[in-house]
Amino acid sequence: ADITLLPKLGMSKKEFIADFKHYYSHRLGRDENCRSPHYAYEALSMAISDRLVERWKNTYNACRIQNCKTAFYLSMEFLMGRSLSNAMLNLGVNDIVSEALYELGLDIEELIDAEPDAGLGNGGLGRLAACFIDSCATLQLPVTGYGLRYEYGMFCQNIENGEQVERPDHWLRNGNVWEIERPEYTHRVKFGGHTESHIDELGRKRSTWVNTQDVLAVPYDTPIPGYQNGTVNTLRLWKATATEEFNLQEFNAGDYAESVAEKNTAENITMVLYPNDANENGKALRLQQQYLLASASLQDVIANWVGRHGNDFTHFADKNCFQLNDTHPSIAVAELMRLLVDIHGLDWDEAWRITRKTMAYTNHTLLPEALERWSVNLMQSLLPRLMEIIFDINAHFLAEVSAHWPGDFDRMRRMSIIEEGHEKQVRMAYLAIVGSFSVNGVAELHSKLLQEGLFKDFYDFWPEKFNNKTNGVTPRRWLAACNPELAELITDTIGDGWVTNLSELEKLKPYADDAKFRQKWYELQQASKQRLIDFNKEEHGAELNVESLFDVQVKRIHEYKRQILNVLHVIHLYERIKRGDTANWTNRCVLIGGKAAPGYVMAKKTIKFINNVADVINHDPDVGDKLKLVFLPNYRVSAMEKICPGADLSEQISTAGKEASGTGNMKFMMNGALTIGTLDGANIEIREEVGDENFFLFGLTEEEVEEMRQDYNPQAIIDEDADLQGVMRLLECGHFNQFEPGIFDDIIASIMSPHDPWMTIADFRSYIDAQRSVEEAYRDKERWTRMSIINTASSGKFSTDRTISDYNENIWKLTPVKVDF
Ligand code: DL6
Repeated sequence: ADITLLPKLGMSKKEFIADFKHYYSHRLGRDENCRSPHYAYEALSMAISDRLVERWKNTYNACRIQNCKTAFYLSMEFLMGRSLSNAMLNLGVNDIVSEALYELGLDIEELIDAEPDAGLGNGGLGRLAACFIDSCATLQLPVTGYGLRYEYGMFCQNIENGEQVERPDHWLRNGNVWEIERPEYTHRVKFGGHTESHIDELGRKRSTWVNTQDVLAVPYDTPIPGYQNGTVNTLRLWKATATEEFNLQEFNAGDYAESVAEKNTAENITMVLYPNDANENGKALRLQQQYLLASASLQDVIANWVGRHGNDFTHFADKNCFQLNDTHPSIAVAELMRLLVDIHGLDWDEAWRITRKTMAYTNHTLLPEALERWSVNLMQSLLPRLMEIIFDINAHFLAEVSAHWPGDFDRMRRMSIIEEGHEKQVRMAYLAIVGSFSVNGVAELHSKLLQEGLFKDFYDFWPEKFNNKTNGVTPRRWLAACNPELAELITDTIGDGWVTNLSELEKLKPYADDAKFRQKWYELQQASKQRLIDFNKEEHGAELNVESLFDVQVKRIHEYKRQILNVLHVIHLYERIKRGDTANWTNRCVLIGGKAAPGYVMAKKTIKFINNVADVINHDPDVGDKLKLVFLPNYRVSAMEKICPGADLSEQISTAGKEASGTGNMKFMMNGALTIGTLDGANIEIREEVGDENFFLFGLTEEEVEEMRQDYNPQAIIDEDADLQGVMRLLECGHFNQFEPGIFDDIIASIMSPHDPWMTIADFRSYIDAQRSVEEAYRDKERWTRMSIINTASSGKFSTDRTISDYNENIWKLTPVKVDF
């Protein structure tokens, strides 16, 4: 009998109710006395995931039978958020399930909110990976995500006395109904030990890596459903465990703690996500994480290959492609060489040819501190065989450079994968570039700056490797699911084709001139703002007025993102109110949210700064509804799903040239918010799409920033600007820290410094002026609503379906696989 044959599971209301009841009472053992919505969430999720399993197997088998080329997305972060609502939407069972639950006396929203976020990422890079795999499944592309199953995700943020306090996020505490453990695909990963060389039977010099302390990588698979198409792809996350559960001799001798020490050490590897967004970590544990991901994933792919083709790797590169999400997994270049040469006996040249045809690298930042580098010493002790291979790759590579530019030793030094100096370092980004056939940035400006700056030498050498892939977001989660009312209006107006072909939103443009349509649009935006107010009140208790302009900046806290510039504007408005300069006033609620890396002092101070300013303004009776400043604690994916539909204005105010792309900017635009922004990252392309008249532009360009840097003089700028003087006076007299003297001195000093890399003072004037234009536009409700509609209608380019199609056409070259369902 075919044991894999599954009966098709029903999609009727009756069958959902039966399955829900079965899981709730028989599997989870709950009854009507149980008050927690958590178990109802679990029972429903089990019923939903059951309905994915058959499609999941069909997808796997279809790919296998068709022997199709597959891409593997290697990422240290997958910021998935919640799964339930997404799975229901993609299965097409939203209505039926809501009705079924209604009949059971349950509220679907309450169940959805009971799911913990899978916060396995820091921000944009991790969320991009999650959007990508949604689009791959929707486009029916055979793509598997590989990552790590961190026991603790991104920390939870509390605010105490205005300061960030981190709490661990044990998101797996109650188990995870969406994953399936697959111990049968466990792989062994080596650490430590040393290498020994010998000559093999064909007379070739070989190295063996011996005396290692091994760790097991156990996979947990999560189904990734495409949008109503029968495809269910896989996200495979590795958990590290010890090779032995515990040491029986030690246990028997009564040494209980020692007996499990090895297990604990191994499990530490995937215990926590490093909460650093843009700074390097440099810790041995982080390198262990990166290597575990690379080694387990590559072994997995190769085991599959060998199972079908034996040790014949002739066509391996035609059938497999690895996309490296930033430099984090770039040790995969050396690991693939190790597996091919040491384990499968290939010649170096053949292995290198395969590696260079299968690896592709995406860079996500120009910030030098975020480009990973590892000390040679650390690498030698933790991964001695990998270090040898990297030295060999570098020697071959430098020979190529030298053949191309004979005698140009300075260039060789600049391009070397090994940085010489007091402590030798491995430049992981260079390893990725040398070992890949494709290198891309994530927005046009970013890709251009990579080619002209950071990676110029490599671009000069291999211009054909470099390309751009502008980021996107999935419109399923970021419009259809998070803003169902607006989605319904759009569908009623132009049909539902936009859900999988976002450029169809263009068809909304003529309706921007239709007064009735504008009225409906406006009413829905106001309703979303009200929901945001309610959410905010529930979570943090602040009272907001729905008639105010909702001005939102949510993202990681970082100096280059310039939350401080936003606060300077708030202080300026406050100062105007106090002066009585309020003719033609527009009421405004400024909402700021985001986490600071725990070790990033200035970012943490920025949070305190925002909260102190908020405290003064929100308690000043002269201010009232004219101005509010609110810090939204614990910003996360599920919070953004409530925040972005309720925003009027999206703040994208980074110093030009610093934000690689941004993706929050795209979510806001898609939901009808207008952008105030600099010419940075994908803002430039957003403005191109929406038109200058529907975008509030300000600030220096990237070139102007670099030029002004030469003789930047913030004091001279302040001396020329009365508004800025008003703001600085309040800051310097300690108006926002009356009982905490000096706490904001660092902030003041940093923006006043001629060496301020973020040039906050330089952009103040044009920011304030642009904010004035915002207010004027907002006072004209018809004009604002028209602009809002045009923003949504112009957001088609920013679907990850477009991004992924670009990756596929230029890099992966996969054929979509249709799946019966
Ligand atoms: O590409 C996704 C995302 C971009 O949208 C952001 O602009 C960029 O900052 C982020 N990069 C990272 C890497 N480290 N840093 N910084 O998170 O990637």
